[in-house]
Amino acid sequence: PKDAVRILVTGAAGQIGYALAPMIARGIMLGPDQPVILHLLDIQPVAESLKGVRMELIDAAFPLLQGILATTDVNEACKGVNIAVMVGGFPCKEGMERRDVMHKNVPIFKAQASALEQHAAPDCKILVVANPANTNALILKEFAPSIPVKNITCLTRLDHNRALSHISERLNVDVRDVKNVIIWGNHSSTQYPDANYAIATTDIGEKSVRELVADDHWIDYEYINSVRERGAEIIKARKLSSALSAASAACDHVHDWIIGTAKGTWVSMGVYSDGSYGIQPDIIYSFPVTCQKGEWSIVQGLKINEFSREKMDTSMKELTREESLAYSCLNQ
Ligand code: NAX
Repeated sequence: PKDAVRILVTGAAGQIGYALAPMIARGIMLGPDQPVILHLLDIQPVAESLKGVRMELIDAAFPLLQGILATTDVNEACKGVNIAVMVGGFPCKEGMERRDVMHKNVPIFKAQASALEQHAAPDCKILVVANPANTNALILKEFAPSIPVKNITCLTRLDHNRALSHISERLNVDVRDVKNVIIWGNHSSTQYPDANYAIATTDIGEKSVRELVADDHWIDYEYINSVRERGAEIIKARKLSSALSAASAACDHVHDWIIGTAKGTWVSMGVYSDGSYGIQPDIIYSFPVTCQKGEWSIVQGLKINEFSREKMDTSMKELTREESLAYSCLNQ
């Protein structure tokens, strides 16, 4: 039998944590033959609630779950972890501006970066979910200089999955028969859901989604807006932000990163930019990637038209602004 993999979930007493922990324990993230040990971190004010989550995970008797560490001590939580899913953070409350959220979250990510650097397994792979996800990941990178940048990513897979589902609904095909959408940029309202290379499998084989939809206005406007606005639509309906879909997307992200993407298929991940597609290096930007043997690589050679260029650049500029804002929070 395989050795257990230690997986850290921060913010484990929160909504996403509550949906994510059982998915991991059931083998959704790493497969049905991979035992796991969960490290659950949250903060002191919700320590009781965290205990409750731990009790429920025990009661579920998951065959793959070999241990649970539930703690409010960040150093203890990071000890020996192979995978870290960073969900915890200060939420954006009504009336708060992005700057205020940043002020709360930058110091949290700075502290967690040091804890991971000192205590995590040397090859630890990190997925940042907490918002602002791209910038939190960048802060983490900044304060954990010994962790390879390739190991630090952020979640845009939820946006990617929403994009696949929108197309599947529009074309009335199964979602598994749609692939190669792209989310470029920031996990924010400037993200660019690009369907130019999307493919759907139909009775007559693989076809370009743009051709199948045969409505450029839908692809260039309605689709982009509906993917961007889906999060807000969920908040309106549930009075809470996406949780089960975010947890599921986090599992997909780590799963594909470690197990690999299928041949001819790519996924979207927020990764450290190497300057591909003219995107400023040294920011965490969402690109189309393929994964093999635990390593992601940015898909190369896609032609970018003027319409896409402008949208990709807008999101890049927003990220560079966010980055300076984050640094200004640190210096205060
Ligand atoms: P909740 O507020 O339900 O849970 C957050 C949890 O984090 C709480 O239990 C809180 O006590 C804990 N926490 C706060 N500070 C902490 C610290 N220093 N260390 C450890 N834990 C800490 O939020 P939830 O709905 O679960 O969302 C979590 C984060 O995911 C938010 O930042 C949210 O904006 C972000 N999201 C990101 C998405 C993405 O696609 N990247 C989509 C879903 C979600 O909106």
